[in-house]
Formats: sequence, C-alpha cells, structure tokens
Amino acid sequence: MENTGITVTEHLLIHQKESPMATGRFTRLLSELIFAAKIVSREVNKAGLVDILGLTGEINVQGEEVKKLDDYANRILIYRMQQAGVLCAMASEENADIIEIPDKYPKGDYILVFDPLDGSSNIDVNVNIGTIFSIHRKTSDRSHATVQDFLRKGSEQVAAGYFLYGPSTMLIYTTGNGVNGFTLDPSVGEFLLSHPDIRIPETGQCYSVNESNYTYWDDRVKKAVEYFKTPENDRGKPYTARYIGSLVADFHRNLFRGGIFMYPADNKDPSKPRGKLRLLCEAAPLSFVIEQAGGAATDGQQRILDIEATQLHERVPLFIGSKKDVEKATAIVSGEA
Ligand code: AHM
Ligand code: MG
Repeated sequence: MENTGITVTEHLLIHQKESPMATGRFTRLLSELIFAAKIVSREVNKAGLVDILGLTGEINVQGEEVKKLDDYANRILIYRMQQAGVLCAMASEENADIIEIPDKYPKGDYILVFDPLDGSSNIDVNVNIGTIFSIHRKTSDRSHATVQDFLRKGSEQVAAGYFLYGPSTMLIYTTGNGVNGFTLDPSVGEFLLSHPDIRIPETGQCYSVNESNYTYWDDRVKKAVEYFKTPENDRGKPYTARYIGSLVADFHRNLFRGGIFMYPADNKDPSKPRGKLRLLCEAAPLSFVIEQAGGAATDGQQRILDIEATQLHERVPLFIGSKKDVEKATAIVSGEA
C-alpha cells in the first residue's frame, strides 16, 4: 500500500489536543479557505491560456466584462467565505471597507483578513503569486462587526498563513504552535503534509529588497542594505540578492533558505510615507508565520506583531526573515548600531 500522506484536516484532528484552534468551527473555516484557494489555483494555472481561449478583450462573448485574475480571486474568496457560517466579517486588500456577512447566512465569531492575489503584477509573466490570510476572533460583543474589530495587534491572531501558486500549490500556516507546509496533490485534490515543523535558519544567505528605491531611502536604511552587501558584515561575505517582487514568493524562499526581506519606508510617494506593504493583510500574517518558524519581523523599530493598527489599510515598513539578520537590520535602522 502506498503512503498516501496526511491531509490538512487530518493533521488538524491529530493535533487537536495541542491546538486550541482545532475546533470544528476552525476546521470549517480552514476547509472553506482551502476550497476557495483550490479554485484560485486552478484559474492561476490556466492564466497563460487566456489568450488562446479568446478572453483577451474587455467584454466576453456573453457580453460580460472579463475579470482580471486578482478580481476573480477576491470574488471567489468572498463568495465562499461568506457562506461558511463561521465569520462575522472579512476585509480584503481589494476592498476599501470591511465586508459584512449578508443576513441570509449564519455568522460566527471569526474575522478574516486577506490579500487575494499578492504579487499580482507577476500574473501575466507566469511568476509565483499567492493568497495571504490572517484570522482573528471577534472580541467585542457588538452583534455586527465594525472596522474597530479589525484594528488589533498581530499578536492576537489565532491563525495566519498563505497559499503559494507556484510550480506546486502550497499552503503554509500556523495556529501559534509551529508552522507546517502542505502541498496540493492535483491528482487527488488534497493538500498533503509535505513540510512539518518548518524552521527558518538563524542567519541567511540572501537579502531581498527593491533596490531601485535606494535614492528614496533615508541614510539608516541605506546603511542597513549596505550591511548585507559588504564582505565586512558578520557573515564575512556579501549576501546574495534575490527579489521576485511577489512578497509571498520572496518570503517563501527565505523561509526555507534563510535571509531577510525588506520593504522599508521611502520618500518616493508622499502619500505612502510608511512603505508599500499593508499591516493587516500582508505584514502581520507573515510575521506570525516567521516568528512561529523561529524568525523575526520588525518595522525597523518595533516588532510587527506589537503594532496595533489604526486603519484598515495601514501601511508599514517591513524587515522580515532570519532572526539574526532582522535583528541586525533593525539595530541599524533604529540607530542602535
Ligand atoms: P500587491 O499585493 O498589489 O501585489 O502588492 C504588493 C507587492 C508585494 O507582493 C511585493 O513584495 C511588492 O508589492 C513589490 O513592490 P515593488 O514593485 O515596489 O518592489
Ligand atoms: Mg499584496
């Protein structure tokens, strides 16, 4: 008999005792999220065929507008998750306001925040993209969730992770008890445990940053990036540069190989003084994952998970990855080193 592997649901059930999150309702939430991600994965795999299938115009043969893949991913996630019966509200990177659960569906007390298709500028060139998610429990006793219910510290997340649509589709997630990785076996349509108890190396070999922003960084950020390029660093040789431009893909590589991803603040665009990445749907969930894997994440001054959001789409500078590399960058950026 071949070894058929452990599915995500089996894994949750097996570890039920260690994880208070493995309740039936949480399992339902995760199963629904997985189902939506499988649909997104299927569409991502077909993305290159869009031209061949004739869906290039803005209007398709039914006279409907042809939706972009990121818009499609957003819609499918909202559509599936609103029916799950376990959420009280959602927020998406693509929607300005929170998304309430229509009255016709049952509600629960979980709050879901997601970036439906991170790295979407890479879709048309067949480069890895992903879906990032963050799960909180509603703490207020209001019957309807408000934006206030979303403005929480990352340390209060009950689960977080991402789906990576790459050569294989993967799910990496944590419920605060380590990080596990699952790979989609397309022949059976199940995510199977492929990377149990992921640990990031204490120091890495690569640094990931969009260096074209160099002119717009302040001197401390420039100094931090220089640190990873000079042979006079603690490693005794320059780190290798790796930058895909899909946060989820850059993060995933560094999670396994070790290293640091940086998206510092810059003065390129006065409307975005705190960098480009979003606290609630990008930085906080990935910071939960990285800390659970033994790494670290800061905004250059403080731990990302300690920051209490003040706005739904708040942006934050991000230094994330191997513990020692993030500590070094943070010490330089904060002026301690
Ligand atoms: P997106 O969520 O709209 O795709 O934007 C976020 C992306 C990240 O995936 C990536 O790290 C970053 O933007 C790249 O930005 P830049 O092109 O400025 O380097
Ligand atoms: Mg994104």
